[in-house]
Amino acid sequence: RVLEKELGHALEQGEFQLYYQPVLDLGSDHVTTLEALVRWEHPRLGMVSPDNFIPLAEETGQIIELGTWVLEQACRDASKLGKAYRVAVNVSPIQLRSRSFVSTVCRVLEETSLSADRLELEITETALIEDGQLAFTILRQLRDNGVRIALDDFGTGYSSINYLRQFPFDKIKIDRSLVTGAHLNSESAAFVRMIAALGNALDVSTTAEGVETIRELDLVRQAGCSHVQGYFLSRPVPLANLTPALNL
Ligand code: G
Ligand code: G
Ligand code: MN
Ligand code: NA
Repeated sequence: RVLEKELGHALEQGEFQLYYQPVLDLGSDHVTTLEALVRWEHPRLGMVSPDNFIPLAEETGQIIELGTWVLEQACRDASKLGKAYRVAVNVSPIQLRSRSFVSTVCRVLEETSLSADRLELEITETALIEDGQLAFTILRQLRDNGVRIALDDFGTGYSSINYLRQFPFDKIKIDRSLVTGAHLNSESAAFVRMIAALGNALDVSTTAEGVETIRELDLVRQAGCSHVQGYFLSRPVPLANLTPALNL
């Protein structure tokens, strides 16, 4: 509960920071997307993982303010990058359903002069389970504005193929629980191949997350995934650490 109070101060104190993890397009062999992952540099505790504070921020409602900060920072960063790069931002189900989400996204794009197609929003299935119709309505408004929508963590939780029939996602992100070690597990490999084939048939790109070794890279390439992300390529790092490698 101490963290709850501190979370409020942390925003004012500028204790949050965005790390970025590159996503490689296997077709062009270029990094095309940087996924923003928030970090809390706590004055006493050091780096606090989002796994610890995002659920808390969702409980208290602070996720709205934090999520808006993440969106603003990511779009500011993106507008400084070359046009070849887009940013991906994770959106909490609570944030997605908040009344002002669509207008906040539009305002931030305008204020940062970022073209909408350079912003990708990552939505987890959890956001679609309860009152999916409301979520899909919001997603449709965002997509009509040109923002790209990715279905995150696909293959975990309640993942339903039905979601893919109900909304034209731009990207499916195959959860790392299916990808990491897939070369040692024929069932995981079968699921990765199945999801990649589905993506290809639907003309939806597929990112294999959690690629840690060249074995996994070979497997997901063979499977037909269009993009990869994971420690093999790079861990999430501050933007400045990526700029030399990416010629930014
Ligand atoms: O980085 P990793 O430990 O970096 O992230 C842990 C979890 O926190 C992941 O599920 C990731 O999607 C989530 N996460 C990271 N950054 C954000 C963010 O800005 N907003 C939301 N809603 N979730 C985030
Ligand atoms: O839920 P989401 O997919 O947004 O979460 C991304 C999380 O996955 C972050 O915590 C990020 O640090 C982590 N991650 C990214 N690449 C890898 C990887 O190759 N291996 C592992 N174990 N975690 C990864
Ligand atoms: Mn994600
Ligand atoms: Na994911």
